[in-house]
Amino acid sequence: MATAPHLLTPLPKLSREVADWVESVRQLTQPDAVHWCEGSEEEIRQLTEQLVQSGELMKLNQEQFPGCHLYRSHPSDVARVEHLTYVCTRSKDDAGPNNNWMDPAEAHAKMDGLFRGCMRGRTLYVVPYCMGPLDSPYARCGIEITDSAYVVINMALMTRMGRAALERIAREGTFVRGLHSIGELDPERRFIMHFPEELTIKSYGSGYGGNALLGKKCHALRIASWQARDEGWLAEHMLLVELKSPRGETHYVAAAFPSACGKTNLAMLIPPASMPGWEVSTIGDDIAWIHPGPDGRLWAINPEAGYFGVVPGTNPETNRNAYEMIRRDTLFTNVALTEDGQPWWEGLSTGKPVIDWQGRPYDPANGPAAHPNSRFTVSARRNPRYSPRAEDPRGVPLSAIIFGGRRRSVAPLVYEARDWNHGVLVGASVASETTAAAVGQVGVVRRDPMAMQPFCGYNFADYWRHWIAMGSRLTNPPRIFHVNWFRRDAQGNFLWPGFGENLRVIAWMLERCTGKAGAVESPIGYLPRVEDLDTQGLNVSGDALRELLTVDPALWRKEASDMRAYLAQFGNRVPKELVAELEKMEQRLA
Ligand code: OXD
Ligand code: MN
Repeated sequence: MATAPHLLTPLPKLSREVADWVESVRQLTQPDAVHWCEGSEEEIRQLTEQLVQSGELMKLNQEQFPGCHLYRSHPSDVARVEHLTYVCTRSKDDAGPNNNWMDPAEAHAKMDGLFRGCMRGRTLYVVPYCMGPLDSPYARCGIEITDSAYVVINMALMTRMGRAALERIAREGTFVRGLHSIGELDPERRFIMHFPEELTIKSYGSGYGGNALLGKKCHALRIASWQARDEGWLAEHMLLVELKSPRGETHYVAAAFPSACGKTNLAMLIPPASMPGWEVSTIGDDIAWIHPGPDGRLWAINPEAGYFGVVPGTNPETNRNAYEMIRRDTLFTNVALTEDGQPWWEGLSTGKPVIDWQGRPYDPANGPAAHPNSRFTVSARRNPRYSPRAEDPRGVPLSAIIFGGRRRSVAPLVYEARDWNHGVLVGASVASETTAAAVGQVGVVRRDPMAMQPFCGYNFADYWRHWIAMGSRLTNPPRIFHVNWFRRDAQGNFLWPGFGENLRVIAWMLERCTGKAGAVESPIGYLPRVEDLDTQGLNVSGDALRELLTVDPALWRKEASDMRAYLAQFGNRVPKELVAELEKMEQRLA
């Protein structure tokens, strides 16, 4: 087996299992060369250079954007493909109505047919990675085999990739096996298959992030959610943020919002000038692995080491830290270019696009200059507000869990669940307008329980049961809240400014956690009165604030009946505690 010439020091002793698997994949896919990734800076520099030479990567203006590159994906390969993503369990019911399902034997045969000989003329990269701090008992390892050097570079930014991960795998003996090929990038020959019972992923025909960077959605959410249910923890689509109040209290909060609803912005929130003394730092922006601790609280780690964020809309007003963070050592995918080779995207008030995301001269008649789902990949260490606690092997203790969606109406700015089981109903009821992060129509409301609809690796009914069981193990559970930053008035204008001002809502939540803030009871939970929020320096009218905090019982009766219809598809697998919570809410609304 060929190894990369720059690999001078021997790799750690491989477990038989790793060696046998890589060899069997080599025989199936027939690559010209095999490259074991060690994860050094030099290795990534060489791979980047190689892609620049071959024209797959473009160096951006190095004076303004040192170390930054542009990658253009195939125009048919710009988002996650949920309709081509499968969970392949022995029993169809274990995957549930929330997943596409295929029999595992059939799925393996189909995928192996696609993989047969697919790496001829290419290099097979073996990418060992660790999700979570290398010394954390909560971290889990995997190996991705891929024929895309672009994927390798992304994985180096997004995970703890290389030699140390392989050493941990050799010590532990278990790992998630991910096999990926870009294939022909043909949408007709594209599938993302998960085999949670075998801790295996097979992904063919796409080079796009969520389909191809197997450590992220495929491993850290779909496979990990299955492992978490078996082992008694939670793998969630949540950001993790650290907040220090002017009183000097530190709190950690997890928040689940559907894709492209502002998780990265909330994780990197900049306090408004009128709220002096607050300090906000980032633990993670997309995924949280959450364990019950010996103290009866929930403790969370961020399994990732970088951000794969949506670019459009990022500017000094919306997210100054992110804007600064992506000016160096960042890999851009599908953004536009200015005359002098700087990246450009919608939402920037400076610069002008001349080349669009497909490499054509920019013409507004062709649509936006940058793809609405264009992305930055960057190491978390580039974040000026990266919290050192993100590297803590024990994780951070959670004071609150926030669920949220993008809703024009119905959901108020914020409300608090009555207790844990009611909070599980609040999470299970998340609904949101769809975004460009997945292929399909944008802007239609769909149910997205816990923001996990595209990512839960098993039957949602069993998942909610697991959430309820987790609560019964906690003597000090986090409080659960729901937010909606996207409510609009009758003319369609946003009622709430969002971004940094969201801290006012979170400040109220933290005061609820410490028993200091007031609230009123409503049929859906506890809401702040306008006077319970810190509105000093906030530029929102009293009328808008009152509208943001109203609950319309008629709309909510309709919401409850939609939820009942939604739950019906899961039959009697739905935990009785969840149905009881829905019934109690219906009674309060009657
Ligand atoms: C993401 C997503 O890329 O949720 O994080 O789609
Ligand atoms: Mn996400």
